[in-house]
Amino acid sequence: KSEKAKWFTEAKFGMFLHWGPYAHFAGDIRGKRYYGITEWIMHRDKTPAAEYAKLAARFNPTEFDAEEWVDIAKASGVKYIVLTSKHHDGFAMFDSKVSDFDIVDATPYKKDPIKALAAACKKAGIKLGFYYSQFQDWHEPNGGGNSWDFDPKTKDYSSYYKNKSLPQITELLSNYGELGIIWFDTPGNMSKEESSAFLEKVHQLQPNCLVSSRVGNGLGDFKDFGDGEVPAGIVKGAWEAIFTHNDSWGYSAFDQNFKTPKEMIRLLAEVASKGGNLMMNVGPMGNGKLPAMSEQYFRATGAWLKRNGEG
Ligand code: JFZ
Repeated sequence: KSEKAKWFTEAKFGMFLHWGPYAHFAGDIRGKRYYGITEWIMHRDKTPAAEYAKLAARFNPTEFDAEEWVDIAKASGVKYIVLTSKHHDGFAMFDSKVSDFDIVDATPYKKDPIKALAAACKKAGIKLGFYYSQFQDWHEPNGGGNSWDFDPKTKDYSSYYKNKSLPQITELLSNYGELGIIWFDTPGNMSKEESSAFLEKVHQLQPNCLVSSRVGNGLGDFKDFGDGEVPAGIVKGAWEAIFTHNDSWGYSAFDQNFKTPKEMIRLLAEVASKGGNLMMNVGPMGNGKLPAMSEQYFRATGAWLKRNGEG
């Protein structure tokens, strides 16, 4: 077990946050409603990239308060937070010089919420990680996944890595202090060389930052199981089970199927008994607040952990 993963293997409980313009849509786009995975709404709706960008410009999370998020995280007993810095829709939740399709340049909000989150996490002693979709990018002609606007046969993925995703990873690792994790996802058809270029970039800029196994091709510093999957028995090494609090990763206005504190605590105990971490996802709303039920149930889970000497 590597020394740099020590904090991770001891953490047991983390909070995943899927937040982007899809939180503003909340499951509804262009007069149609989609249940579950609201962060995939652009793909399911085949929304043209230019139209999605226009609609995304209404995303304006004026109620966002980083200190409040971290207060909830702290009270719930999580030791680390992983926020979507850019999901498959290609929208950066930070001030990027690489692309204008970001929250500072493309919305009336005009501020960088992850800057504030990084400061609040540092103050509270919570490890911070960024989810980053390194292959899928539905906004870019050469990114993976969008075949309704851009013909996959003419895509130059390597130019996408070179001109957007690697440079944005550099920005994330350079501008937000010390990071605990870069959480890559859906490597698609990346080659082993391409996956290792991402791993190397992270290790070069921040040697202590961990990389998720979804960087692809068997690489990474810890293993993630499938969504909502718990291994059958004890698993050695650094690993994580990921679940979402209801039936969507991104916020959905009409999904109230939240796991109760009792269900969360059972899951935590099961995953911990097998040697892993549980990272439970919350989908913050378009206005920047966490859903009330998520806040309530996470806080109750933390209170139980405290009463039982695990907070
Ligand atoms: C991916 C994303 O597409 C999804 O939107 C969300 O961010 C989730 C956490 O990760 O979806 C996956 C990726 C991998 C598996 C399942 C869903 N898997 O390996 O079983």
